[in-house]
Amino acid sequence: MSSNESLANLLKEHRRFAPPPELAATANVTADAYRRAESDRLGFWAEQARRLSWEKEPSETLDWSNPPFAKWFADGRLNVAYNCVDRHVEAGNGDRVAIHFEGEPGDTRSITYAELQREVSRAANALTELGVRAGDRVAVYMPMIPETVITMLACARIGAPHSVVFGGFSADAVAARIQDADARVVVTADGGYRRGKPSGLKPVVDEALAKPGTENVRAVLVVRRTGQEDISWTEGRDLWWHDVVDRQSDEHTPQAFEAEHPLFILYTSGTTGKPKGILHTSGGYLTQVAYTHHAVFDLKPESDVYWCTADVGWVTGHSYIVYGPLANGATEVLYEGTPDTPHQGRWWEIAQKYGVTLLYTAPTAIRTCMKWGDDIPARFDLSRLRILGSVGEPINPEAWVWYRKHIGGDRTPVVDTWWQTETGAIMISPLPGVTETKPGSAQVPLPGISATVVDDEANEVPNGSGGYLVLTEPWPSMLRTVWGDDQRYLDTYWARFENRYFAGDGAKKDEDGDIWLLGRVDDVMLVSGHNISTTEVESALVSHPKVAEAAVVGASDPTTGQAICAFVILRGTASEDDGLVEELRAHVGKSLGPIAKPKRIMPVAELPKTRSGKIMRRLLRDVAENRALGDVSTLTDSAVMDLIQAKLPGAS
Ligand code: 6R9
Repeated sequence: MSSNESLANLLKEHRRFAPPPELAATANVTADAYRRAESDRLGFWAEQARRLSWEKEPSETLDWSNPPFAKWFADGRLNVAYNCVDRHVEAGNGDRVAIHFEGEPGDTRSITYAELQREVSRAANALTELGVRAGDRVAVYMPMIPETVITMLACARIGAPHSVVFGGFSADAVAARIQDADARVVVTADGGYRRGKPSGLKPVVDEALAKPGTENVRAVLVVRRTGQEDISWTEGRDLWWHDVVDRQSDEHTPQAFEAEHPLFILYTSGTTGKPKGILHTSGGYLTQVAYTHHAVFDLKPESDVYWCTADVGWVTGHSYIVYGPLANGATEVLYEGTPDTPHQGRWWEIAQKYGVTLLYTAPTAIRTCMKWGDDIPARFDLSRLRILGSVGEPINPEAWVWYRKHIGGDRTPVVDTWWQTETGAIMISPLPGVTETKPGSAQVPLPGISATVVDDEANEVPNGSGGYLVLTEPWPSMLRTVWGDDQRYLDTYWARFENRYFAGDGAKKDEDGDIWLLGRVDDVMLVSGHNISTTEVESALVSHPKVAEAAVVGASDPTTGQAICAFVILRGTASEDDGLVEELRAHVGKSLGPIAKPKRIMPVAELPKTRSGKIMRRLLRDVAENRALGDVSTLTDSAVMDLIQAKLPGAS
């Protein structure tokens, strides 16, 4: 990516925000943690592992004798669910609320740790009655309701790895994941509420289970959530949760498993080929999600109310709704629905109602709220918020600053957290009581984590240059392999550079050595011999007051190799008048240089996104190059593509 240097630092961002002094004074983690981890990385992680309750404490921290197949804490034994639930009850915190559930229609339920212990025990007993044994895989296809968290913890409790599939995925996607994991039981619901209406889940499972390769599923456990009546039923296979789980004993003795016992498989869509089943195990994973949640969100379990808006079907939901916060004894909000049901202030209403202090969401949600207008959050009392997190995509500086100002009252630190399904937990992020933050940058590897940016030849780039993000040392919550496919694990992550984990993201180091993420390497454009990052052009567009969101792709071009093609969503009142496109091109030219001016700019109403909020640039490239669309099965709303295509010149 050598020519990237020409553009690597054209987008200047000079705003800086120091940690609030009160937060710095009482922060869970201070600058000492970096020094401690620097001097003894493994010793540091061994200390973090002691946050957990082990039936047998590990004597060995890392076994890296067969790289890149890591074993962390290999001779330790623990039960993950015990760590997330029972131990808090035993410590006298059984009356603390674990989950404040808010259903989309407005139904609510608060569950204490003592209640959670009973519910998880019942579900564990039910799964055992259904013949699930340690090592058997359980597929979970659920809405965002407490039973989903309970099911995941019940699986963990009996050592049965779960494979959670997004509630928005199609029957084909569900079937492919059930087949690949060879799941024995499926836990689902009749449906869930989205955008004010029930949307069916059980019918999708029925369709998936009619496909070959899913015959090993012997039971489907169904939570009644929406009460739809036209649910079809396969006798001998389908069972209502309330019939099977409710009658179980609410006591269950957790058994300890080895630290490397599989905890879950989570499929990443990937851009090509079949989805990869990312395998995570128990002790190292739980250590790092617990530590990072404690460090990055500065969680004070007695007083904080934490809310991660992600779906549990995404890794963010696994690590920062279920395992990290519950291992730390947090009180958290779980919300079923969409942010604009029944009105665009729903999230802020929920934050006000529960006194949310720590919020974790995605840039796409922030940009959507920006588009809806500043006046909406302004109607609610958000004064208890003290830290705001971002994850999922590079956050454009304008969105970052808006988030801090309009949600965080210009007081709260914003922590931009970089990580992946594969990394299991946060890897690069500011620490809210330590780091002077820079809008748009994830900045520094967390204590105990080693990341850097390298060029094509694997040489570390100097400050001020761009290249590929790599992780240079193993970390506790790293993926252990691709389920059933060690070769794919080696080829995808460890073949590009020797002894370094290739994350697939472009990145640059600024003059201070801080890391800025530039999007997936596959998305980088090559224009007249210059590598140009889609993220930087998007950020330049979003910094124009009339633009709410932008997605940029490189479309093949006879003269320049690739030409920059931008899709933009305009803000509130902006209109698509004659001069606008020219104005935006000039704006990008001024921010980044003439080479980065988009050749085409198309205002659109929506952008194609996955359920975790990532823009599917691959589909936009298909549009820009007039090709038939590739796989759309992981798209939130496939009608979006029809709208975009209808706007193209020549569309009928
Ligand atoms: C947690 C999650 C991973 C990819 C990752 C990168 C992008 C995530 C980011 C970010 C820039 C951040 N990504 N967080 N890019 N800044 N703070 O999103 O996992 O769904 O596996 O996606 O998301 O491109 O490689 P996953």
